[in-house]
Amino acid sequence: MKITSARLIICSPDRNFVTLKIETDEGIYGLGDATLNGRELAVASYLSEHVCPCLIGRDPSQIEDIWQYLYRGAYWRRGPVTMTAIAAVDVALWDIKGKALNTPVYNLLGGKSRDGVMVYAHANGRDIDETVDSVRKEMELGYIAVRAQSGIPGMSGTYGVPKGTKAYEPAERGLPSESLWSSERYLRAAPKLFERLRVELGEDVHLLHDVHHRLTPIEAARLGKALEPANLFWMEDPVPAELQEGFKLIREHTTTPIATGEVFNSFWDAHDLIRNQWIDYLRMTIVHGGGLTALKKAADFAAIYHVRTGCHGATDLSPVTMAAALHFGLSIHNFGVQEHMRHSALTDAVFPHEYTFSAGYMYPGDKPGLGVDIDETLAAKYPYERAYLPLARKLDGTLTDW
Ligand code: EZ4
Ligand code: CO
Repeated sequence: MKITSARLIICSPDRNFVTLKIETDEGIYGLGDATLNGRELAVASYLSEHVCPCLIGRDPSQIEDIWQYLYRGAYWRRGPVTMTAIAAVDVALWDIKGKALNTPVYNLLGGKSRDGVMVYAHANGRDIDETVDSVRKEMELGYIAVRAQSGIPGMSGTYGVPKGTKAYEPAERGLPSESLWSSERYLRAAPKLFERLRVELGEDVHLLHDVHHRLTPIEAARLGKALEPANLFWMEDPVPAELQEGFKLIREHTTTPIATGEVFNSFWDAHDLIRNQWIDYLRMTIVHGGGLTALKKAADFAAIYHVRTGCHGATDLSPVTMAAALHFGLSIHNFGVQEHMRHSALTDAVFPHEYTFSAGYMYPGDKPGLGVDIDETLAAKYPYERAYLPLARKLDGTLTDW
């Protein structure tokens, strides 16, 4: 089998997606997600200008060799743009291999290790009462794990809480917006939210929370301690993770489990975090971490250190990534949980898929390959629109981590 074409489909069914379609001389094609939120066209250009021409004529079954060719062969290593582009190729090749061998991708990754993939939903509200209601609503939909984010008294808006009545979506069309942040006010509010959630909703539901990189290590240590009575499933991204040693300080002070890595694009971003057992869940994800080939290696290394996976799964990761994540989560031994921020009905219509949700778990389906497609005619009706993630400033105007 030979690759005959590799082209991009760029569309915006409620939000932007970049999708790579690789076609072969045997009529089989594969899809890969290449979406990098707020920097979409950089990846599209990396692929169309530099990667796609090198794929034509290659044997698509040589997944490992093509991964190494694109990683080592570029000379310039790592980085979100490069690794998202490599991931798109890699995932499309796994899709092709599954279709060629007439088996779902999870079988190629070792077969089922469990029956279903536990997912967590998003809940949010402007205050504690609204957030309690929102978590309850997700539980009524069947979720057994829910992430809770709440507005902060005295602050006009925060990460994870929608500005209007629509579902929360961090990317905004137009130029980047700016929001205000106060760690002091947040640190007072967050423990009260989780205390109330346990009182109202009981001990069984897994509760998660995303700090979204906004604290210092000592502040995160204090938050982790304050949240211990609420028994969280995890505290996510307590600090920006470029400084891996920062987690040592957090770890020394709290038993609240820690998840990080949604912005990692290389195993090396997590190497110290894993081998020192400073984290419990690795959030590195297929689309930004270099594909299934890279994630499998990272997960196998993490397994040795009792670190489990908790792959990023927000709406900017397309249904193609969601499908890949479900095949991955079903097959690896050290799976923890998978994020499930539901796509809009329009996004789902553009990407028809086999995966399903039932009673807290998701299932990739048994169709050969990934079990996800793209309706190119429908996609063409929703052209790309420039969009950005917001920025955050402290109360005195200092730019801080969003
Ligand atoms: O801010 O996906 O856990 N989920 C998150 C997301 C990220 C966006 C960035 O593109 O942190 O909401
Ligand atoms: Co996050």
